[in-house]
Amino acid sequence: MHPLAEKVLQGDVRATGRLLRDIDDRVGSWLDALSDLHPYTGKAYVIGITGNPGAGKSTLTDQLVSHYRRAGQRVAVIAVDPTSPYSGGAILGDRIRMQRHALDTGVFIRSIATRGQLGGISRSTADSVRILDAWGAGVILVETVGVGQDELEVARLAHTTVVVMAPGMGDEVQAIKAGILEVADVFCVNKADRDGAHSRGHGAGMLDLARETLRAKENEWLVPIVKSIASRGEGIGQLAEAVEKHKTWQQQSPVGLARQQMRAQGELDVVFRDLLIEAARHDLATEINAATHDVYERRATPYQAAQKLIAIFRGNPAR
Ligand SMILES: Nc1nc2c(ncn2[C@@H]2O[C@H](COP(=O)(O)OP(=O)(O)OP(=O)(O)O)[C@@H](O)[C@H]2O)c(=O)[nH]1
Ligand SMILES: [Mg+2]
Repeated sequence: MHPLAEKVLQGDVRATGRLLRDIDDRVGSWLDALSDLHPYTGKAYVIGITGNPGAGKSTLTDQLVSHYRRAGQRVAVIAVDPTSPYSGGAILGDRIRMQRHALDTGVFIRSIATRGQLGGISRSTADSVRILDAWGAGVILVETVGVGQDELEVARLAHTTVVVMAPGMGDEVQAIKAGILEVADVFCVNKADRDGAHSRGHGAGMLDLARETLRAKENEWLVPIVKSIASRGEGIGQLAEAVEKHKTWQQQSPVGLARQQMRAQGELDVVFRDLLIEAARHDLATEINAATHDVYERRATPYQAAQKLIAIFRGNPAR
């Protein structure tokens, strides 16, 4: 067995961090390590925490860490895309908000920054989930901001996705319309201590719209709405309970089973697309250059150029 993989199985936090970096950078025999660990994965429960910038996702995540630690579980946190333009440098903020767990060897916190390449975040997140699963995490919390393509893919990796919104921040109605609720298995209204959470102001507008949208989902699972005050640790138990209910429901319902298949498909998709593009870029470096030139010179449309490349890649460069 790969020496790093062996240490991961022993729960070694440093070795786990090292292997995660090696996998991201693809150095050493990272693929062997990943394969070695595969038989030890599939146990962790992955919870996605997504929502607007500043809604309180990290604060909530931090509280959930405590909650699951108290229940005796090992917990991992993956904070994705912390380079959000809204919060600028939230990587540090996320760290600070979860600092009280820094010395706890039963907690692993990892940040994944934008990698600038399509699918990079999804693959990196999926690999991290696998490694942290083997490390022994009972629960893996994945924090993402917003509803970009990457976030949707990340949400698909989760067993249960919690969408967090805070009332009165001005952009929540926009976010609901943009389809953020599509990924919600549990809807959490955080900052319930704020006026907007109760009054007929902005917040009520959000809740009404959310209820309407959630009802319209009709996928047999009625998305529960939980209120929380993350900064005071209130509502965390109810939130964890809602997640637990969703877990149980999935285990019993055909929809849940279908979703497991979709998750497997998503996992393969992320890696397959990535490796396919990589292989093609490697094998066809010269041809891609030529094709780029064709597009630049307007001798071919991007579609024609791409199709030609695919034909060459398939080994039948007809025409
Ligand atoms: N009043 C109030 N403030 C809260 C609550 N939860 C979090 N906050 C505060 O809201 C701010 C943002 O919280 P974060 O947990 O960093 O929010 P986030 O969604 O992770 O933010 P980004 O990762 O930057 O998108 C912090 O100052 C928190 O202390 C709450 O329930 N009530
Ligand atoms: Mg955060």
